[in-house]
Amino acid sequence: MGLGEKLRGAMEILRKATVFDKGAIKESTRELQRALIAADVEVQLVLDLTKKIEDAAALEKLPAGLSRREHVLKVTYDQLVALIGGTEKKAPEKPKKILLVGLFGGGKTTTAGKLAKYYMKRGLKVGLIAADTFRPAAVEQLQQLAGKIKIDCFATKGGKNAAKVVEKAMREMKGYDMLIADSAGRNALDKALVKEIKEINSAFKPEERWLVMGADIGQLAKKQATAFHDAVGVNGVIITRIDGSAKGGGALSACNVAKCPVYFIGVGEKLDDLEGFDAQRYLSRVMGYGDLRALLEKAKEVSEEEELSPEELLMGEFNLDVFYKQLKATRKMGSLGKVAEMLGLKMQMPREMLEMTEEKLDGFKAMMDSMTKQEKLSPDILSHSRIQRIAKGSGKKENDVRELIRSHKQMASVFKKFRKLDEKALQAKGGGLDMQKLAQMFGKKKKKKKHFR
Ligand SMILES: Nc1nc2c(ncn2[C@@H]2O[C@H](COP(=O)(O)OP(=O)(O)O)[C@@H](O)[C@H]2O)c(=O)[nH]1
Ligand SMILES: [Mg+2]
Repeated sequence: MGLGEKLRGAMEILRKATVFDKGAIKESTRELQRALIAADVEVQLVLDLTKKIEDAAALEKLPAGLSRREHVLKVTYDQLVALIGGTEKKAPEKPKKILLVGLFGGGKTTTAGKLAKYYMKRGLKVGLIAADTFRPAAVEQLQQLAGKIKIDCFATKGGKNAAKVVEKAMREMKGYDMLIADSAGRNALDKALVKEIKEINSAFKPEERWLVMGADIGQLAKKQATAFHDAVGVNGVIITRIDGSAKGGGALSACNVAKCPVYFIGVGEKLDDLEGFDAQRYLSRVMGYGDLRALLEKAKEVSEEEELSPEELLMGEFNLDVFYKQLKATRKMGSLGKVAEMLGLKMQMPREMLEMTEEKLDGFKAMMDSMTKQEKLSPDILSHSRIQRIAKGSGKKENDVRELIRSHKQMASVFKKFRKLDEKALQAKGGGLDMQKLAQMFGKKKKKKKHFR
């Protein structure tokens, strides 16, 4: 069970307790403590957090309009958000120069590519600099990533001195809005590494010096952030592999304690798997309350590539044509599983749907090419004889056609749920989705399940 599920479990104890008393609060805070310590959050921070919740629960005069239960739920949620970083610090929109530093395997090179794509999508002309001269393969790795997103990458063959590479890159790369330099790591922040990144730093003079670390280091992130800060004045952090680690909470809270703002999180291996970090958004997502804003942002980006409007993508009438387009577009946003997770609907999505392959999509396309326009617009008319005809026409089995129809139906119900959620989110617009609204949404969503089989 992941951190999010455990935290949600703890909150559910509060939400569902028939008698809202000390016992329920104790049970819930104990669950919270277990979840946070398992995520490698520093023990003292965990104790401070639960003390605040207990104080909130004991408060004599409650804020107007809130029941004691609502008050405690809200304090708990707010405290969790504050623990992993609050929401005020955002990544700069148009930095001119970014230097990425960190140890081996932290994710610097991958992140350099992801950042380049991220800012390129926001209209900036981005150039990459391969300043990891320590490992020859590193240059190639960055060049490959740059090739994928079709941006320029400066590298010198056999260049040994990283600072010299950077100097040369700066002379040759004029007319870029932003330059991102990837640097070498070591197994530890030793003298050689400090010397090297100091030299790069004084040659490059970047206003942004970001430390890249994997989530798996947990609370050690604090020590590393402090050490790198002492060496080159790190002013931002990127936590990678948050998708695969149970210690993300520990790493995030440790950066918060070290006063190093986390600007981005890496959520997968693909170039699109980078997200601006926002504690509230992150928490509501891992706890399964959905992350509609992130999804809409992604939907917007994908629709720009696909020439689909977000309305059509997410709200459009759900005929088979739209289904196919949506499926393709949804896949571009990441795996369907990830999209469902952002919606807080992962548990309710059929497994086959989450594991939809390109091959299957191609099969769907072939079958749909054998359908009439009317059949695509109203799949309800697909009788046995029509199914037979479509199977023949596309060289598929009748069962494949039935599977397509079934998948369409299932997706239709998932998207219908999304629409409802989105309306709620719009109503709750402003400072994001607050806990009460989320809890309400969550409660409602569960009830709705019955309507959608
Ligand atoms: N799952 C996942 N893997 C990542 C992420 N970021 C980086 N990686 C992987 O982590 C490994 C090390 O990354 P790399 O960029 O080479 O690290 P570097 O040594 O700091 O340059 C590679 O296998 C990457 O694919 C992420 O956000 N999620
Ligand atoms: Mg590297």
